[in-house]
Amino acid sequence: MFSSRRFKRDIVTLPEFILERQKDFPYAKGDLTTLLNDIGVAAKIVSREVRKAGLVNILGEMGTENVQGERQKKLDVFADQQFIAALRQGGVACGVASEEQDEFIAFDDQLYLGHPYVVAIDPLDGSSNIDVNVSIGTIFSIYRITESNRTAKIEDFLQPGRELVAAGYVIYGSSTMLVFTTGRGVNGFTLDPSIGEFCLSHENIRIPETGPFYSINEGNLRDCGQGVQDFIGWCKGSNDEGATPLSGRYIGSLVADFHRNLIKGGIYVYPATKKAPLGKLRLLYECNPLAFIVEQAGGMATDGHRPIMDYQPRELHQRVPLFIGSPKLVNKAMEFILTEAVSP
Ligand code: P6P
Repeated sequence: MFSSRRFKRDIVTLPEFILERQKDFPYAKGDLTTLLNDIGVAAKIVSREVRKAGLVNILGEMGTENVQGERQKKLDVFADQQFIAALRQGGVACGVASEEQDEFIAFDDQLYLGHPYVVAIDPLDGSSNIDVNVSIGTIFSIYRITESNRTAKIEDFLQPGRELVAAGYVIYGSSTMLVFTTGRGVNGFTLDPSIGEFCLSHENIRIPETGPFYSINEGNLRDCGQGVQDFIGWCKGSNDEGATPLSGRYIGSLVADFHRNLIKGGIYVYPATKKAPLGKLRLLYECNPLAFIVEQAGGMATDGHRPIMDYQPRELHQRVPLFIGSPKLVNKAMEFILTEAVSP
């Protein structure tokens, strides 16, 4: 347990928590502390805009498309700009890859030489929900560059999830929360707008071994493999007589679905379909960071066959199928997929 008694008050802010834990971080020179705090500041700025999005002219579309061919929302672009600016000014990262940008950005000025980290970020995931006031999120990953004292290169971003130094997400929901791991457990911080600080609210998060929820876009189900269809049938209780069916919960915002399943137990599935043989979600920006978090919380993340974090990324916007959440549910899904693979 975090001994907040060392603090004179009963709240622990994000900077205090990171500073206290800094001695646990490898290469602890304060760089990672600074980087996580910089991300926290950008998240507060984005949260402020998300909270008033309905009131100011920041809803709606930009009339542009991102590299994914997805129409960009004004808030997408705003969030992208805020996180890139925070990382550039923060003076610890030497480059950033954003899901909203075709290529990665190397902060080339000489003053960035020696900055040991790069960040991959999905600035605003689930942005199709912005205009209808449904929770959205930011997802980030932090890697050490593969060689010291140089500017960022593509290989710094194309590292397996096993090489992640830290990963986290921000959920702009009924409250704004920042949840992250540095490889020593998962902790959640809730933004207290009255003091403008993220405060420790969910210490050492552990995902339940199983849970009541399954999350999948059932509109795609007939396009999925038989194993996935059979697994969803099992979730609905169609296999075991008297089995209590799970509840379908899918709101089209990965961070919101993932966060609910992390806290209460459940599984999120975005499988390969005929239209999307590699699934829809991006390995770098969505799957690896959430896989790091869920494994640190005692859960699992696979492509239906092997761990997401074992993938050697080939390119920035690579997609992979994703089965992520409570270990018993992910293993059950993999059983059905394996059965499909070996059935005549
Ligand atoms: P579909 C949002 O675009 C996203 O990346 C995730 O946040 C969400 O879970 C998924 O795609 C929704 O995709 O195809 O079901 O609309």
